Amino acid sequence: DPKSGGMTYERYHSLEDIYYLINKTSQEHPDMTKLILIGSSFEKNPLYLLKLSGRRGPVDKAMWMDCGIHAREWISPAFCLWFIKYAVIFYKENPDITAMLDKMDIYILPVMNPDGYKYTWTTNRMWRKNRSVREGTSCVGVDLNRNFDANWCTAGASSNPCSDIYCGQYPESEPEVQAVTKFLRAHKDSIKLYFSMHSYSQMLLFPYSYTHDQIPNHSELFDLVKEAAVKIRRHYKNVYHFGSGAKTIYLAPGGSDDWAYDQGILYSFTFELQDRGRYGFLLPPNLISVACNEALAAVKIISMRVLEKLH
Ligand code: PAY
Ligand code: ZN
Repeated sequence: DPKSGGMTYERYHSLEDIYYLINKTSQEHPDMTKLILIGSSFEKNPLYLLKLSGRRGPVDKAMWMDCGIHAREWISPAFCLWFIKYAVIFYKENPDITAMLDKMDIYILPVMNPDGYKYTWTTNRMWRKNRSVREGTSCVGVDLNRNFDANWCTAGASSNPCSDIYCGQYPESEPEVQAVTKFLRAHKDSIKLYFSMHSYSQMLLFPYSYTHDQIPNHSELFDLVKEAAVKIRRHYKNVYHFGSGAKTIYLAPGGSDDWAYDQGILYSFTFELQDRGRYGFLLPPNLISVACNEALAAVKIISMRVLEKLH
C-alpha cells in the first residue's frame, strides 16, 4: 500500500516493547533523534520523550505530541510510534515531514500514563486513569486529562476518587502531569504546536474544553481542523467532526490542550482517533494503519499551515 509506505506497525505493543522500540530507534538514528527522560510515573516507570530533528543546525521552533494520557486508548501510543517510524523513514523522501523536521524539533511522548497502560495489558482493559493511590480511599487513579491547572475540577470533572474523571487532590498533583508541565514550561518559548492524541470518536478538537467561551483565535484554529477533516474525508472516506472541545464533545476542565493554550501555545489540538463507537477503545489491529495514516495526514496539514503562518 503506497499510502502506508510499507509500514508494518499493525499491532499493539506492550509498555516494555514500546520502551524497547523507542530506544532502538534512537540508537539507529542518532543523527535525528534524542531520548530524553522527563520524569517518572507514580509507580516509577520512566517517562521518555523522543526528540526528532532534521539533519541541520539548531532551530527556534518546536512541536509537542503526547500519546497515551488515557490507558485504554491503545491506538494513541500506536500513533506516536507510527509517527516516529514515519518521520525516520520518510525524512528527505516526503516533503511535508522533511519541512517539519527541517524547521522544528518534534518532541514525542509515546506513553504519558505508563502505569495505567500496563494495567490495561495485565488486569483491566478498560482502565482510563493513572494508578496513584492516596490515603482515605480504596479507589485508585487520577484522570490525567483532568489534573492540569486549567479551570481545574469544575463542571465536567469529579472530586470523587472513585470516578473515571477524578481530578486529583490539587492541580498537577500527579507525577506524570508534573513531568509534562515542567518540560513544557521550560520550552514554552520554542513550542508553537501542541497535539494530544486520544480515542475514540473521530474528532479534531481545540481549546477550550473547560468553558464554552471562544478562544481569541477560534476561527483560525477552526479553519485548520476543518481543512484537516476535509482531507481525511477525501483520502480515507472517514468522517471527523471538528471544533472547540466544549462544543464538539463535552465540558472537560483540567485538560492538557487547554493548559498548553493558556501557557501561550496558540496552536493546541486534541485528536480523537478512530473509531466512532463500533469497537470504541477496542479498535482491532487491522484498523491501526488507516487510523494512523489519516491522523498523520491531519497532523501534517495542520503543521504545514502553522509553519507557513509563523514564517
Ligand atoms: O480536550 O475535550 C478534550 C478531551 C476530551 C476527552 C476527555 O478527556 O474526556 C474525550 C474522551 C477521551 O478521549 O478521553 C473521549 C472518550 C471516548 C471517553 O472516554 O469518553
Ligand atoms: Zn482520552
